[in-house]
Amino acid sequence: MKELQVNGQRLWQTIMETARFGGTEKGGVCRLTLSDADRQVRDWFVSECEAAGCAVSIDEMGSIFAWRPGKMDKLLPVAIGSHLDTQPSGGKFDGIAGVLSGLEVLRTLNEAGYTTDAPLELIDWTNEEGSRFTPPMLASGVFAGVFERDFAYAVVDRDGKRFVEELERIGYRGQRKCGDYKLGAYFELHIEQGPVLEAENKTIGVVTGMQGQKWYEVTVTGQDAHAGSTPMRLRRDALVACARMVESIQKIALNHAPLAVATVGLVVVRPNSRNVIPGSVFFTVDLRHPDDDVLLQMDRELREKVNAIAKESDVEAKLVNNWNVAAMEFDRECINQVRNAAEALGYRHRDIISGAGHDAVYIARVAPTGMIFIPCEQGISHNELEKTTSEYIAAGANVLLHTVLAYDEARNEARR
Ligand code: HGY
Ligand code: MN
Ligand code: MN
Repeated sequence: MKELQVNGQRLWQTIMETARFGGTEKGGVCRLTLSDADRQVRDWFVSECEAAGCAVSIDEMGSIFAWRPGKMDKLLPVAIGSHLDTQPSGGKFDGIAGVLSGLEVLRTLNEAGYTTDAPLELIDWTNEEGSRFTPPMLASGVFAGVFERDFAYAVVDRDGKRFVEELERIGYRGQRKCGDYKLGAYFELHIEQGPVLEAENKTIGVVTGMQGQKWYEVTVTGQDAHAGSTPMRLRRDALVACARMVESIQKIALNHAPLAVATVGLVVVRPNSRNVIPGSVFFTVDLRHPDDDVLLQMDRELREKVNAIAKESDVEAKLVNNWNVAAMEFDRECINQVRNAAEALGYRHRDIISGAGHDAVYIARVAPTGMIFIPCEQGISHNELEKTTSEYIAAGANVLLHTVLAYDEARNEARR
């Protein structure tokens, strides 16, 4: 099986084919989780997996599982997965490259008439992005026991729509209990979404772990007032206070350079009228660092700064820390299998820590897990211009294929 290679052209075409579900004028994809576009790509994915001879099931969180029989079906499946939901102005590859490379692996094994010892399971996790329904990695989190199913069901989006109602609306509230069975291993291919691999002219990232993350929601309350007749000294301008907080949040990351990152990505100004002093501002904060102790220090600095600026600006500030995930390392054997596959296939590779969050970070809590990165152009992602090449995708899918085969083989050896 060493010479087995995926069909890179078919894989590339498949990715381009799915980009039409939620495709945008600028060539990106807007496929928010549980939207109509998400339903379309799910329906497409289910039929392609069935055409590839898989038994498809949907769990309570809407995650889709395509099961390919092995020679010994009592063995725990070796899983491949990622996500098909995107950011509002997302690209064609974030998450999608991983799910469709997995489909390509199944198609390649079918054509080769090859059956692994353990069954294989290809998974599309619901709501990895967390853009519409927060927190992110919600379905993989329920699967791993990080979130209760009913907590996830009750999450509402910014229009007040509940997760479970949207799941039912698109017809993907499955019967299968979420997380009631084990995976033998889990591998996820993903674009790096950062500049390192491209800058170092590497084809494969052997992902050793993921950095920690903390998310917050801040509500600043001042007072709506007339833009013309309110003297500056009497104003309680929530937007000016927010702007000073945003600047201080950037400084917190710079204080912990070069690894710390901080982002204010969502700001809602009320009443948002050009001749009214904003009385209320809602904004989000995303802090990340590979060292949890530093992340905790950044948390302390954030709370201090927000409170001090609120006091100086004569406004109230309510800060809620609504999601945390600790920095983590992947399974040693999985990492080694990825590295060996990249080496055996002759791809230039390097170890790398993931700056982005992925479903793999939660699945690693319940199964031996590894990740494979491929470069994306200028490291740009969460952007309609997100780009990679068919060569990189094919290389990543080949590493995925041979990692899965080697892992299956190694476990078989261990049983003899
Ligand atoms: O935010 C992230 O890191 C991921 O794209 N959900
Ligand atoms: Mn992703
Ligand atoms: Mn993403």
